[in-house]
Amino acid sequence: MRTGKNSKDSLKDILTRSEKWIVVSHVKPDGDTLGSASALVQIGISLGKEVKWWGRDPLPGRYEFLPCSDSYFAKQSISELDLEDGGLVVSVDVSSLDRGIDGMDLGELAVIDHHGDNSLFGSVNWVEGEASSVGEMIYSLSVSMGVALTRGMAEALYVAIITDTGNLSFSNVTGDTVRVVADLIDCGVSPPEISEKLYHRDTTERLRLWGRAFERAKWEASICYSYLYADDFRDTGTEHDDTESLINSLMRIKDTEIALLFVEDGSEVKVSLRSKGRISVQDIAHVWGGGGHICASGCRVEGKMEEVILNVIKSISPC
Ligand SMILES: [Mn+2]
Repeated sequence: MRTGKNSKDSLKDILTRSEKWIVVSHVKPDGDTLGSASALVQIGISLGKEVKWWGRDPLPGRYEFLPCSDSYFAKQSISELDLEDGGLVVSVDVSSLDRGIDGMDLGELAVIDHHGDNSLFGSVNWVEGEASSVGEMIYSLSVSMGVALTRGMAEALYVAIITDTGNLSFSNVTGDTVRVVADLIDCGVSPPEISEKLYHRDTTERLRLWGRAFERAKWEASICYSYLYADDFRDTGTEHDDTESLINSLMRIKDTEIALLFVEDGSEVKVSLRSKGRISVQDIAHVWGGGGHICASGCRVEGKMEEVILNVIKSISPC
């Protein structure tokens, strides 16, 4: 692993120097990694760069409205051949090498991220653990690179910021976050239009899946959790991706400090964790080999649903 220093200026320099960018979004892509990448791709094009946009998993349908999403390519690994004419790989919102694409560190790798537990695995790194979203960081990058924001760039950044801040409601929101959003709206973003595209296009199948999770929700000592089996996805005709943001709804019960969603995935259980901030779910995720933020983290645990639930809940120290 190469541990480079953490610097916005070096990141800006390497982006300016490189004529070919390969922008990489993280596995199971969310609004921040996709919105930030979409904006960065547009910024690259406006600077005359040759830009590609890759990620390991397919781009979820509800993000297809993002500018340049038609250039997104799902790719398992990067080979020497992909880099032979000198592309710079730029990972956005990717907290560790295994959440990107295999081989993305073969050549020069620029890391832009806001996960506090990022190990600075790039040759050049810009990691701000306090930033609300990578979207907010890309906004400030565009300002320092002298790029005039187009409506398309602003829309992509808006999506990144509002999806990673629970519509500007999480503890990662600062006055600066809101000022950035204000500027994006001034650049032509229409909040109701984006909200319609992001949140008002659920399927009845998805609601039925969420219904199963709500029905099973358990609440004890400020911890709320629920779980979904592989059969639940089969029965309702849904995909794993249909659970995105379901975890946030488990925080709705009064006096909840932590919410957990357990999703069966082969021989493992995928665990999503959320916290109001008093307890670090990042610490809990670390115990199980995962990571993320203090208020939002995830991990994967080998084993049967019942034992995983029992063991993970047991590993949470009481508040
Ligand atoms: Mn993010």
